[in-house]
Amino acid sequence: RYITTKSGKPYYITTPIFYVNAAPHIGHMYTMVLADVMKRWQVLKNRPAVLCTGTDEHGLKIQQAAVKADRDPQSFCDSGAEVFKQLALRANISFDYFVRTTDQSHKEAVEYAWTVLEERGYIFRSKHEGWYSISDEAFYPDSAVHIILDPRTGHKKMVSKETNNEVQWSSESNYHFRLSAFRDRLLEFYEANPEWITPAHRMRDVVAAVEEGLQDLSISRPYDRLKWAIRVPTDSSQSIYVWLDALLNYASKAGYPWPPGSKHQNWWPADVHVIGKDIVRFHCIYWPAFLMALDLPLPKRIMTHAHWTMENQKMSKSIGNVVNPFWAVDRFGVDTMRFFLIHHGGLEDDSNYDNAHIVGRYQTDLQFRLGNLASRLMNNKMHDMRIGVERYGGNPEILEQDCKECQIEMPKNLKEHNRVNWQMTKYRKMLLALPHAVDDHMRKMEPNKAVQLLMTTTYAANAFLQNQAPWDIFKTLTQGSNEDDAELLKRRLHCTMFLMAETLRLVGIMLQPFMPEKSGILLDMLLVEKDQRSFKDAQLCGDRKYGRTASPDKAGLLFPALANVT
Ligand code: ME8
Repeated sequence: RYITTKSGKPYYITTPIFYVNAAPHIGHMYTMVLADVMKRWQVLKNRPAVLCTGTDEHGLKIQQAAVKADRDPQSFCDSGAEVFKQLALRANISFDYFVRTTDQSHKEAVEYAWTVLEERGYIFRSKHEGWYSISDEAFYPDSAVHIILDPRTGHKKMVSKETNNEVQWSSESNYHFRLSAFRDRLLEFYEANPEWITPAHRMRDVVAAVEEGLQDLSISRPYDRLKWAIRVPTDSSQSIYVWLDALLNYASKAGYPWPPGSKHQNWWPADVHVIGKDIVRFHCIYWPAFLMALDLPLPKRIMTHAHWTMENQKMSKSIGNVVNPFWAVDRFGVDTMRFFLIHHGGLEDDSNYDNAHIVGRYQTDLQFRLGNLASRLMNNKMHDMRIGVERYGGNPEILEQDCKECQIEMPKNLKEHNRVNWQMTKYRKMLLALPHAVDDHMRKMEPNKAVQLLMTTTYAANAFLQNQAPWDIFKTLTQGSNEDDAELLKRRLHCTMFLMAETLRLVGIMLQPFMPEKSGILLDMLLVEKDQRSFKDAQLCGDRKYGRTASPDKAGLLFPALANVT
């Protein structure tokens, strides 16, 4: 009911907007790369796509951090936002817009939304008491907090059960949003859209939380306490709660409220919001309720992910156990880090970060599987073999020939070659099914499984190559064999070399969203034309023109020894 599609609307995907009160860490880069990979996959499928990222700049947390840094809040935010923007650029995030909640157009959109909510009767004033966490910028009920002993100070303190962040009792008069009124509509929506949140278990948690009942939400703070915020347009003694302000970034950047005559394109609703599991409640309960109250369509999917931990504790700037993503990219290379974060990072469960894991992945997957396959196929010896294949085939259109041969089932009566034929057929079928299987994972919002599948394919390719041993066939052929055998051996050589080249081409095309630079180099090595690199080209026999001449001596450069990676 709330999901609409507008023809011609680009695929609109967002990252969370990041708090500027501390430097970014690997967790922030992870969320950015996930969104970027999902966007680039759409582009690979020739669909126009827009990615927004940005910074969350208001609130008590930022206000206090600016005071601590002895800076005025605006210049403090300017520098903080710049660092996140630099990270997005360094991580090769193909963002189209960088939104800041201090942007004038965003502020105006928030004020407008407030007025609409008020006019529609969803806002009321009353006294509010509860446990407030500055770090989370959220109120918690009694049931969501407990007392712990702070290991650092030895004193007891009250913390949120969900985030472990300290809370303080707060009592004030402010504005509330009638969240409780949306319980049934939200439940109806979840029921009608069971795949709205991925992974599925987080959907179940959200449904359970809403079923328990919703309290109305405090959405303003006295201006005396919170000065660094957007003021309530109808009452200057109050400031707007940072989460209402922040969530609206997704719509404000898409042009909300689309004033008459505005030239701003309307991308709303978002196709996907990518978020960490820590902010599910805000995106999956509050945000849809705000949108329902504003009478706007809801985002189509919420893709959530788990956390990176260090020694099994959440990597977090407040704890200080963080990895600097700029450092990691400098050390291991941008594509290695993108690959590692997606391959090893958790969507359902947390992942522990360790440099040794990065080195391990680099060596097993990138160097020994993908890199090895590329160099095996394109090194001098194999290069000769490719030329040899063309010569033996006696057909100048050798690749076309290979394509046709690939579709021919080998004759049944060739007993001695049956085992080989069977392997060939099995491998070919696997390659035929590969693009759909990878796309299926991407549709299910499982880029980790997609990239893992691409890697197991390169593993299978190396094993297949080893089994077929084309170098032995080549030797036999050059030494001379009887005519019948020679014919069969030539076909085997064709098919083996062709299937390997096709594996590299298909994997190279589909790896582009994950490792844009490395896959570009690989496709250049294979001499795949620039306009033959979209998803529709990633079909077995889908390109009959590439690789006519090989460039053998470049192969070794794809994944050099890690010590040389700068
Ligand atoms: O929550 N592992 O901003 P934020 C993986 N401003 N991802 C992590 C992570 C970790 N250890 N730590 C953080 C906010 N992230 C709000 C969002 S959106 C309208 C407002 C990721 O800077 C995760 O995706 O604290 C988290 O949701 C995001 O960084 C933003 O964290």
